[in-house]
Amino acid sequence: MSNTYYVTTPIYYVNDAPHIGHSYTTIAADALSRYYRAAGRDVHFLTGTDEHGIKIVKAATDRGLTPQQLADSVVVHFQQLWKDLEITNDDFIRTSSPRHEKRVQALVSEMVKRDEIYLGKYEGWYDEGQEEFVTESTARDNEYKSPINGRPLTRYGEPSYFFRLSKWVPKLIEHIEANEHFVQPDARRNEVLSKLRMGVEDLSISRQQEKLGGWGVPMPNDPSHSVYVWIDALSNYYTALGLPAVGDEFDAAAESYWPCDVHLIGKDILWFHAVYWPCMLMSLGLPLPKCVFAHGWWTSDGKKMSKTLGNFVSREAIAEICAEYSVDVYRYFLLRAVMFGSDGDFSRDALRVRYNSDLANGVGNLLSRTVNMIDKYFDGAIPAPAPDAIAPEAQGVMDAAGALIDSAGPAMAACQFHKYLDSLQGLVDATNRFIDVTEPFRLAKDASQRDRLGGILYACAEAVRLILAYLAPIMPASAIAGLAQLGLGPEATDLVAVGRWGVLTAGTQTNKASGLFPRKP
Ligand code: ME8
Repeated sequence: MSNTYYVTTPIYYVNDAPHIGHSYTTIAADALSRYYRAAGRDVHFLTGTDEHGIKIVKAATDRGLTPQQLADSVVVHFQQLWKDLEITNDDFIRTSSPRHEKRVQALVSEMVKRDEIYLGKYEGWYDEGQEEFVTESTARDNEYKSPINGRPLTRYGEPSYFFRLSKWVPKLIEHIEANEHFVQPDARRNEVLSKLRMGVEDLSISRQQEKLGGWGVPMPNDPSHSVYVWIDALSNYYTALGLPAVGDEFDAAAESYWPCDVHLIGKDILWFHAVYWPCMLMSLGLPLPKCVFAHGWWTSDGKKMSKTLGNFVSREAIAEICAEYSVDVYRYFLLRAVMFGSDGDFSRDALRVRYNSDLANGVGNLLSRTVNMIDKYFDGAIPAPAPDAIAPEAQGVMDAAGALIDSAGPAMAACQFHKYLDSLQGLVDATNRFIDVTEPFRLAKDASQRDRLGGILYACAEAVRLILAYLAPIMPASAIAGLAQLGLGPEATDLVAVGRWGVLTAGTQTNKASGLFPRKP
């Protein structure tokens, strides 16, 4: 197996500021990246912004700006938010940058050369908010409004270049059928397959330049047309690696990461990623990504988030939550509260309840109990392990630790963050139970039980150490702070070196400190 791991987020439109939906995908990609780095893989994590298309042109016009000015003013909000949320992307691609534009032209030229593109006429409906063509029947069913945002559809009738998409559909169906992980989750895979089996037409992949005020990537074979924004945008996953070579300083810079391990996206943009993108790659003779994973949508206090309702969990709301709790708590809640792939509802109440139950009463309490007892009974030095003396009560802890270690890899490979965190919670619960059953505070009163007491506290410290090491991809700062209380440095998050039972050295000096997750009323 290749040691590289390449994960991407969608590139976000710069028509508006970032919100919870953008942060969701990006935090998930960050958790995967941090996990795989800790597990010894050579990780490449890409995010960026989608800056072309009619949607951006219109948003810029409404604000009295050029599209470039709009993009330049909004991109910094995304970049700042990623810094604030401790996102560790290795690259950030902007589709208006020359490194990307030149490569999109190279890809389209190659498609022209391979006779994958022909000139025709597009006649039909277009959803400008989604940058998507809408069939006559869907348009009629939705009263000629966008099925996504309810705004009126626009009628387009113009010469356009078409990609021979339909020609690749049988091969794509075969690929999806033969590779059960290619489109995930399963329900989405089935949706894509049944829609594909109903038949797919060729795809219009160009717009007249004049309608976009010259904004976009010119078609290399006919500069009076711009490349359709989705063809331009999807290419970013490939162009960002410096592919294909165009003779600049980015050439092949990160070539070894293709094909991508996982494109994380929201369910609304699955068709583009599961159909247009792989067909485009097939037409170019390039390897396909290994997985496209579509997550669900967040509602807010039970309602769909929308501009008109003004109930978006905005950048400002995210900042407030992070100030009240912490960045880590926001990251944890998003990945723990709902199964990745399903829809979920965001509310401050749900966040507080989850915080108190899992973090304050769970891992936070376990860490302070453990460090306090080691401080009190062993002057803060981790006691020696004494497995024989503590059996059989410790079996539950050892089993839960084994379950966490064994399930972490498969859970991350399937983007099942809630399962990963479930196993982690399993070890927290087993260790808390272990303390309740063995009653170290009682043993401490009996000098003949000293070895047994030490063995029990060693097991507790070892369990907390593992919990924090495995928590680090999701809650990096809290994990480091917790490990410091056990007398360990950031290297204690390296899962290759320390992701197993029995690593703590007796005598390590702990550092009692205030609780990691104080209870919230
Ligand atoms: O679609 N809950 O960009 P975008 C969860 N530029 N996710 C949400 C959400 C919500 N309430 N609202 C939006 C684009 N999203 C294109 C992508 S990729 C080559 C081009 C998610 O800024 C949505 O599902 O409109 C999508 O995955 C992402 O935000 C980006 O949305």
